[in-house]
Order: sequence, then C-alpha cells, then structure tokens
Amino acid sequence: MKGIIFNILEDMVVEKLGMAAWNSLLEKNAPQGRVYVSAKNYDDSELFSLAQAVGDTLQLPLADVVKAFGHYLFQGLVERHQSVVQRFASFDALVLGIHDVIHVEVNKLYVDPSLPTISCEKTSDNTIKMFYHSPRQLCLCAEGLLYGAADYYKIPITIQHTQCMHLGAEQCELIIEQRHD
Ligand code: MNH
Ligand code: ZN
Repeated sequence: MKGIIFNILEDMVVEKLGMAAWNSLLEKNAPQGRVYVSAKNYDDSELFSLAQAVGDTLQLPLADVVKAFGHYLFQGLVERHQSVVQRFASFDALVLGIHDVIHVEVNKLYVDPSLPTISCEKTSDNTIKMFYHSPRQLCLCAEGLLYGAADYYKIPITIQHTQCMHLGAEQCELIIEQRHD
C-alpha cells in the first residue's frame, strides 16, 4: 500500500487517540524509524498490523476498524486529490467512475499502486451494483469509502454486501441504495 494510506491512518489515529498513541502503535508495529512517504510502497502486512493494533487499543474487531478507516479515508483522499474528485457532480457519477476514471488517474500519479478491480452498474434510479475484487480483500474499506463519499455529497445510503470474498465468493457484490428519508 502507498504511504498516503498510512498518512491518512495516522491522521485518524492522532485525531481520535492522540499523537502519543500513534507513536506507540508505530513503535510496536512498524520497522524502527519508519516514516511513511505518500508515493512510496509499503507492505500490506504493515497496514494490517497497524489496523489490528488500533482495534486492540479500542477493543474493536479488525473489520470495524477497516470500515471506519475507509469512511475517514475518503475525506483524506479528497483533500489530497481535489482535482480528481471535483470532476464528479454527484455521488452516482463518482461511484460509476471509480475504476475507469479515478483509479486510472491514480495509476498515472503513482508508480505501481495496489488497486482493486471494481465495476459498477446502475440497476435502478436509486441503486448501484458494485463488484469488488482484490487480493487484499479490503471490501469493508470500500464500503467505508462509499459511506464517506455519500457524506461528501450529503446523501443517505445503505449498503448490502450480498456476496463476499471473505465468505469464499470469487468477488464481493455490494448493492448501494440511496435512501429517501
Ligand atoms: Mn480508491 C485504494 C476503493 C475513491 C485513490 N481504493 C483503494 C482501495 C479500495 C478503494 C478498496 C484499497 C486497495 C484494494 O482494495 O486493493 N476508492 C475506492 C472506492 C472509492 C475510491 C470504493 C469511492 C467511493 N480512491 C478513491 C479516490 C481516490 C482514490 C477519490 C483519489 C483520488 N485508492 C486511491 C489510492 C489507493 C486506493 C491512492 C491506494 C493504492 C495503494 O496503496 O497502492
Ligand atoms: Zn466482501
């Protein structure tokens, strides 16, 4: 994973638990003297260790931490890549553009990023079906990102995770529905 992801995890931990907590998590779960540079690659296992340690600190399952981090991550990505997000006038347009616009742009901005395979289709006026596949199985991070995007566009959504790689499926299937409440 790219350093930018670790940088945003640091922001979240510092905001919720303080700088001392982050420094202590880093000391125990990363190589000595580690500094994350946004464009550099770091082992996925390092991110998982840190996320697990955050969960241990808060007594939360890893799945909850990954989802909450995904939610936080969206705003962090927006702040760092405004021009990419600004081209989308709506939640639907952004979601339908994740794979062919956003992650294509990421591929130009970063050398060798670790991106998932995502495909989306609009299945009704207020529903989008998303397929997610990645060797990292970060589908809960994707869910969190979608909730973060919904906040950004100020719309309420619900997500049903109708197929999941964690349950043996070849890919995850997410049904994203805009609520009318
Ligand atoms: Mn995107 C990684 C999904 C919006 C830039 N993105 C990931 C991952 C998921 C993901 C899941 C984790 C890697 C994996 O699963 O294998 N991304 C989404 C979704 C949305 C999204 C569902 C919208 C909703 N992503 C964005 C936006 C940007 C962005 C907006 C920036 C403009 N994504 C990234 C970058 C990575 C990433 C950068 C990290 C790649 C790496 O670590 O190598
Ligand atoms: Zn899944």
